[in-house]
Amino acid sequence: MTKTALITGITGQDGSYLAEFLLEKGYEVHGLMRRSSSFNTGRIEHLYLDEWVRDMHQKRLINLHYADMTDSSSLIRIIQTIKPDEIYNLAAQSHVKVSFDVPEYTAEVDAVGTLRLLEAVRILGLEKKTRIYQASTSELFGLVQEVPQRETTPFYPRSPYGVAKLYGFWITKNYRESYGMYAVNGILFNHESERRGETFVTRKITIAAARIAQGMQDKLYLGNLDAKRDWGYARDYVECMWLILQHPEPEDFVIATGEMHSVREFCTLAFAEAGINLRWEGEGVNEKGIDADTGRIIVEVDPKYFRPAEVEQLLGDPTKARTLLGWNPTKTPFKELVKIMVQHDMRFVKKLKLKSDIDLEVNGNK
Ligand code: NDP
Ligand code: GDR
Repeated sequence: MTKTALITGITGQDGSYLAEFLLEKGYEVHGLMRRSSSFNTGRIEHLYLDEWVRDMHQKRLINLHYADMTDSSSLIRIIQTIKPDEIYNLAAQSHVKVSFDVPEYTAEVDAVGTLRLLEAVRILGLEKKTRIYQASTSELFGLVQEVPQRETTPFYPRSPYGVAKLYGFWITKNYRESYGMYAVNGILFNHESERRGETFVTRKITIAAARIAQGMQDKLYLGNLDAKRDWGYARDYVECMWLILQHPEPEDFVIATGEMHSVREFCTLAFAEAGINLRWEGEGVNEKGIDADTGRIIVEVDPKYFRPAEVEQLLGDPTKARTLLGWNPTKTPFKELVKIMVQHDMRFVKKLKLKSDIDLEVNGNK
């Protein structure tokens, strides 16, 4: 029998990959999207067509519904209509630094939004039918209490985002324990891709490396180069979200590669992939990444990217996921991830440049 899934945050990085994955598995896929003044469906356009085109193509595609994590009525209405077998709650104000600027909104979406979703399922009497995946995060560990971090490591979030997600984690667990719901947390460490938002550090670096290598940009300004993360590939991680929901018992899982690298290391590798060999000189805010061949300064530190409280390092232990779910944490090794992103962005920035050149020409501004 065809299973039905609802993905909140379907327009985001993970939502787009998960939608593809579930369609492949034969699911009927529904996605919740919020209203935006400009198009926010760039990552899922290939999965969505108007109904008349869909009939022509006879292809299995996603169904989109307007809703918002801050609006209970919209969540209840959609869940009532779809009666999903599985809900993947990926919607979030997901930027850690931005959460310091919009802390209340971040709590509304990431914390109370999760509660709204759980309540919607309960109000509709679907608590024995619908399985719920909550997108929890390594940011829960924040100021790390143990290395590597595993399912039993104590939490110590360091941002309004982390604190909001802490509520999301516990309310998911609480509904599981209180009402016997199949509601679980995937505690995912950073995962990146060619679809990663452009203000997260990895994508910011790969786009800049591609632009600088092709003479479209002079310099890249970054914040804390010493920050270390356990970076995986988003495409591999969405499989794990699904595996977690197929596990016979509702349990929480850490998903990570078990390898940690600094922002500086990511930068060095990305620029090398784009054909620029960086060497590093200086310390702290005066540190610079220099083109070893030409002596040109390519990377500088701008303190405006520092956070009021930083998470210095995160390293996950994926043993439980590997053992119980049979998931392979190192399917896409770190170097391969950087390569995929840079190679994509070398083509991507060229296409953008071509488009902006054409726009300028058409507008007569050139
Ligand atoms: P993105 O920022 O790429 O996507 C977030 C999604 O949430 C987008 O679809 C966005 O819509 C949607 N959204 C934001 N606010 C609302 C709202 N008020 N109502 C409805 N939808 C909303 O995040 P990722 O795909 O990277 O991450 C997915 C989830 O996993 C998030 O919850 C994130 O916090 C969590 N996570 C991510 C990790 C990572 O490394 N990527 C690691 C651990 C956890 P729009 O497109 O309109 O902005
Ligand atoms: P993170 O990702 O905060 O881990 O949250 P991000 O890529 O934003 O930062 C990673 C580390 O890099 C440092 N950094 C910079 N970060 C950004 N964005 N821009 C910079 O210029 C820069 N320079 C250095 C940061 O200080 C930080 O230490 C991501 C999000 O996807 C969350 O939603 C998710 O929960 C966690 O990963 C796991």
